[in-house]
Amino acid sequence: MKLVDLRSDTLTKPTQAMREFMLKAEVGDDVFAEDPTINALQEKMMELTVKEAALFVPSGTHANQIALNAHTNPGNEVICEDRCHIYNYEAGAPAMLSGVQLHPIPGQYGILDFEDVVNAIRPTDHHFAQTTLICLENTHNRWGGTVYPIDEIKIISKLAASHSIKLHLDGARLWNASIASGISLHEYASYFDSVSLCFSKGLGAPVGSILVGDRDFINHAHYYRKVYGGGMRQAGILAAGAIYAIDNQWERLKDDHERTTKLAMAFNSHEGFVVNLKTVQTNIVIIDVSLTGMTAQQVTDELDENGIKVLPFTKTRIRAITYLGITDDDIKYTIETVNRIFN
Ligand code: TLP
Repeated sequence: MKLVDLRSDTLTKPTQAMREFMLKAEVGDDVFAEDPTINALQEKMMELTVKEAALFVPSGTHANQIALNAHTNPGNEVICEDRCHIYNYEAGAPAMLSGVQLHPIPGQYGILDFEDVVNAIRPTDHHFAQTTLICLENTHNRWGGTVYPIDEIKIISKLAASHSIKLHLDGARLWNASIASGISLHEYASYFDSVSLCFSKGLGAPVGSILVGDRDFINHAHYYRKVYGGGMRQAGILAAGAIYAIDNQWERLKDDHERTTKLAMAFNSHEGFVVNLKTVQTNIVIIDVSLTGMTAQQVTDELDENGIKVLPFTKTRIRAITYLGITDDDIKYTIETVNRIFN
């Protein structure tokens, strides 16, 4: 039986060409900052984002958490959107590792309302935690891959600066946002003090993320990378995968976006499923299955028996993601199978 695995773009496997490129990577000890390939990747990301410094780290979670640690002191408060990855899927790390409390506020399509953010900033008074950081997410995973509008970013950035609050972007899928909006990484990054980006999602490298920011901030974050045990020594082999991915597999994300739109429209035209097509902007689709009379887990199990893997995201919603390796044929097969089993 055919298998189409749409659970996550983290499932992407390195292509033969990427593996060959990785094989040739020059390496050194990155804890001594002597891995030429990691250094080249960091330089490349500094150029793409026009930031002073960059740090290669093992994962997106690692990048976000060392950023939180470097931007805050224990007892501070961090404003974020209530469906964001940092709040929902990073295992309580901000409380455990940085000793900060998160102040999640509801967003629409992952976008924070300006007045809500203004109201969430704590007054300077000894009764209150000090608000020292705001985090945004672009694209927004749990909202279905939505792109954060640049004008909304601009006003939050201005607000943060006027209160001396730092602004961090979880840009795990900023690559997708940039392809969908036509806005460069440089422009996005210019509104943030720090940005994390993942190479191991749609971009297709096997491992690794990067954190960019100014030199002092990255020096500080580097200390926390050590504290968290994230120095990877001769990891130039991995950085080579990231360099290959940026040069050869970034543009193709537009194909994933087209395939996701096809999939979303097919699910939405089926009477058992509802997709908010406004949220379908990149490579993620969230499907409400309530009208099938089944739970998300039951629909997931039924699809699984027919060779299609999705993620149950809430009790009533499933998530499907396209990525390198998911072909037009896979999308066609998925649509045909859904129509056959849920008719
Ligand atoms: N997201 C994963 C799961 O953790 C949910 C996925 O399958 O989508 N920021 C965002 C927006 C993410 O979606 C993820 C991973 C991360 C950070 C963390 O990256 P990793 O998995 O490298 O720690």
